Amino acid sequence: MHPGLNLFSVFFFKYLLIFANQFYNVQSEYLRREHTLTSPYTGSYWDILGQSVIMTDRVRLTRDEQSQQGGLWNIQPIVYHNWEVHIQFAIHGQGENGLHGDGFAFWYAKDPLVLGDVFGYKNHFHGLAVLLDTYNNHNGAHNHQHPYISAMINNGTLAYDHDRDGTHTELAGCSVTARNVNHETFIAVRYLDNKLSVSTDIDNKQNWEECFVVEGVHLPTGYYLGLTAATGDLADNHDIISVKFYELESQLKQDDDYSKVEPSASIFSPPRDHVDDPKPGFFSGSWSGLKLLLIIVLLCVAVGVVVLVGFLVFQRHQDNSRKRFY
Ligand SMILES: *[C@@H]1O[C@H](CO)[C@@H](O)[C@H](O)[C@H]1NC(C)=O
Ligand SMILES: [Ca+2]
Repeated sequence: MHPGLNLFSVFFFKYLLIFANQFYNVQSEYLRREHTLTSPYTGSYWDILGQSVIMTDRVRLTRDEQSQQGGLWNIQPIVYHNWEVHIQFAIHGQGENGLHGDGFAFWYAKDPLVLGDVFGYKNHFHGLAVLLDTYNNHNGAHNHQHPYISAMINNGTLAYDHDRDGTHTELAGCSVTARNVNHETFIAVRYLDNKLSVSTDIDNKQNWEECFVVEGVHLPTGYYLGLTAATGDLADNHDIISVKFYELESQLKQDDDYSKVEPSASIFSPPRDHVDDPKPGFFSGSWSGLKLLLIIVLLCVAVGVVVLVGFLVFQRHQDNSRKRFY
């Protein structure tokens, strides 16, 4: 064999391994169709109620009118203990005197398809709520930007307090600017090894920014995904463009039955400052452009080298043939 060929195959297999490893990492997060919703929103795994309507390019939870309630629920219970949900949304409207509301909520809750007055779902719920509150009024002593994103865990005993903005029942929160923008806006909710992470992609930078992380969050399997919204005196269009659900694979041993777990949160970690640079591979599907480019370049180089070596071997073979015939 050509001496260069040995060296080449060592490099080739090294990069093949790296590529295979990258591929494997991506495969450990599985998109689950039965919990995913994209245009044209036809599948049978989702249902709407209240004033929500299905449009060609979005599900409108509420339109920009007063006193609306609506919900979009996944009617297939989640059997996975670790997961991540990416929601593309749009909040927009006229706003009277610069006021608008109330916002929308993501739920991982026990009872799907119920209407209520906590962002379109019932109070005293069981499960997890991630609330995007856009009601920029003066209730409460605080004065944060809107939407204000917060999380709440409930075992049915806690009541959400609208008058105090729910800030006394929240686990953690952060403020973002995501109303009436001309680019796509996303929120990600990740639940892995009893850690709840909420991130946003709302600055049109195509990366996730951490909103908050809460550890010691216990949620059962068998609950349902929901997206709901409400308007009161103030209104907005609350639109859901897509929902993507990924099952995550934990590195920890997972042989327990999680179906009987009571929703609870034991440890509270305060929100950190926003970080512009996302941790690579932190979120599924976040094939950062650079990572993808690197793999494509490596693949091109590998293919190029294979073709070159093949050509050299072929030529040598031809030379040998010629020697025989002439
Ligand atoms: C429900 O939550 C409340 C408040 O967090 C707590 O005091 C209570 O013990 C919990 N009940 C159950 C059955 O877990
Ligand atoms: Ca508010």
